[in-house]
Amino acid sequence: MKLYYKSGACSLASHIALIEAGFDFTVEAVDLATKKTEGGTDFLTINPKGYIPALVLDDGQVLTEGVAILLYLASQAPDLSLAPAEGTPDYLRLVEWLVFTATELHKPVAGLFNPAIPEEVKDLSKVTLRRRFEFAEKAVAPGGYLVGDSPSVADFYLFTVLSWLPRVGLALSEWPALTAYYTRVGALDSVQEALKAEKLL
Ligand SMILES: N[C@@H](CCC(=O)N[C@@H](CS)C(=O)NCC(=O)O)C(=O)O
Repeated sequence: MKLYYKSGACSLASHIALIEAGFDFTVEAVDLATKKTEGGTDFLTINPKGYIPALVLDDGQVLTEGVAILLYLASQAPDLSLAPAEGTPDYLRLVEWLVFTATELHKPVAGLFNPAIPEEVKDLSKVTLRRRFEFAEKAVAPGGYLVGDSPSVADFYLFTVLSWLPRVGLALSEWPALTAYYTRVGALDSVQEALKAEKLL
């Protein structure tokens, strides 16, 4: 498999999952402004939507959308419990966290990076985001993970979004349980390895 990524962006969650699952894979960075890969390929020929992550599967198919990629990777490593068994109540909880992270956290936080969005709009967005993080603060199990007793792909995704907060004027320290959770997930070997590979450590 091959992951197209940008250092520290949402593709980090897929990168962590690839490492955690022990898959054989390569990565190639994408310049999102020029839509060129580091090897000089026009990224739009790989993902016409122009964004990362994009995962080239072993049969050559290209899978896009972070949530789809994370669920695919978990399904390919069923013994590792990167997702609970499909159809179980815990599996639905996992999907619930993935969708919440994608739509209620990832996209609004990403908007805070956009210099074209006026500060007043960003401030309004932060009001809603604080409510979302407050929900996560109360929902995250002390000492544990989002679903079940072991890290899942939902943790890799939430960790990735939380890592952006200092850069957009939101202090993770506002939420002590989330801060402890972030430290806990960040200490996983797979997370450390992905951060090093993306030159973030
Ligand atoms: N719906 C996509 C969105 C992915 C996304 O927002 N990727 C960002 C980086 S975190 C990106 O590549 N932005 C560049 C662009 O949209 O042109 C997903 O969930 O995978």
